[in-house]
Amino acid sequence: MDIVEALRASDSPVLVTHRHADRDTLGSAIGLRELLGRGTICTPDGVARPAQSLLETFDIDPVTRLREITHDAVVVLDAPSTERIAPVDPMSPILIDHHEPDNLASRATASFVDTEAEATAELIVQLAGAADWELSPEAALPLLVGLLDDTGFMTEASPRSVTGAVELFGALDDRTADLPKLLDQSRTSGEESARALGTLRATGYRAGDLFVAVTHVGGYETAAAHALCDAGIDLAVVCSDQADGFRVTARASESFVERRSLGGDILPALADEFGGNGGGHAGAGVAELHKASQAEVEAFLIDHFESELGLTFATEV
Ligand SMILES: [Mn+2]
Repeated sequence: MDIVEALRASDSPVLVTHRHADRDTLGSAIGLRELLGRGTICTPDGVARPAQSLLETFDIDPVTRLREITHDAVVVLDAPSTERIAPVDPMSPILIDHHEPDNLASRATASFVDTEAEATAELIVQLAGAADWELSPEAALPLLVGLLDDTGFMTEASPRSVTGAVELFGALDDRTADLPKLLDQSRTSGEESARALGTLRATGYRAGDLFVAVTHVGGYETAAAHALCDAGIDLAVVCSDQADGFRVTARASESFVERRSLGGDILPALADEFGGNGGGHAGAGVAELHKASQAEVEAFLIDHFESELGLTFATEV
């Protein structure tokens, strides 16, 4: 693979995670650094709480800006667009990702993008195989944490993810003892509030066998979206006001994804309509809009589904 050559050619790579780094992006960066035996980790907007124990376990103090360090290559992990890694803005990155391609794909000098992969960590395991890099326990541990997190602890795993997980478990050796603290799933009070408030405030629609809910919270949007999905909603749309615009966080069920992709279709359509950027995976993604309101987003989505999918939505649910 060209990407293996590009990685081998770099003496001082910087490994860039997406904003608000989760376990997959950070686990992939740490795992790749262990495999390469070199590299500096850059988290442009810090690290989300569930991923912070990875920093402690591996004693990593990431930089947040590229100018803080000398480097000869920029490797972007688990992010398709410059918006997702802002303010980092590399001209010719090496890209490893499993989201729907966006503007980083066209800039990349070498890339390994596979939207069928359940996690970027899964792609790093494949790279290690192609490059014949040994999966040490220190490389396997963060990659397994990323893979388990992005697959909902294997509940959404493909056969290929399962194969990757088996390989990683096999390579863990005595680092197995570190897994429980790295995979802590307890919720903060903020997440608990967002789950409850997001559910209480939701407006529901139904079209045939599809249930759609739109709600708003002040933060922890993902927790609110998961609460709605746990209740059987096919498309959960969570709105939140941001200092510089309006964020739409969405999660969709399998039966919704069979008809439309959030990251490939719905969220880019919102960005086209209201200005901004939208993308992600088929079943999960975010749109950062310049200016919009919940009522406008709701009206646009219902109209979009009715014209694109031929569905008629009713608020009587
Ligand atoms: Mn990911």
